[in-house]
Amino acid sequence: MRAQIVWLISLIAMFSSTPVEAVTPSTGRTVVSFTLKTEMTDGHFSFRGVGGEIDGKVNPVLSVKEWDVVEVTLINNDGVNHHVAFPDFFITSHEVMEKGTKTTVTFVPFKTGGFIYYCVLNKHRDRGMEGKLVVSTK
Ligand SMILES: [Cu+2]
Repeated sequence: MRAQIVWLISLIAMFSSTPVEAVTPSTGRTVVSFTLKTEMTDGHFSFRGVGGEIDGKVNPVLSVKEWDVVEVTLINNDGVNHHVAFPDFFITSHEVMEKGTKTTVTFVPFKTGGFIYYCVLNKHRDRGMEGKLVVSTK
């Protein structure tokens, strides 16, 4: 019993001190990575997929499974300040301001359904910067 309590406390300490970005395949979870780059065309903003099934697609649908580890990297490709947010999962990335800079968010979708991701800086969402995240059952 005492050993179990010590184990539990160390487990809690481990998780409370570990940032989300440190989640690795050692947890037994699948890591799914996406890369998006920002684009501005005629005053409209968008995310464009880079690599994999979303390559070249504008505001691509990101399809994942519940409880997977999802990594989304955002690359600034237009020199305008952007971020990417997944509000249903309480995730907002750092902002990328200069062309060529990038940032990555990591999260675990804990519910299934259709959700959105967007950039709300300077009303970019209203100007087209929004896509869909689809989370299906494991
Ligand atoms: Cu933006």
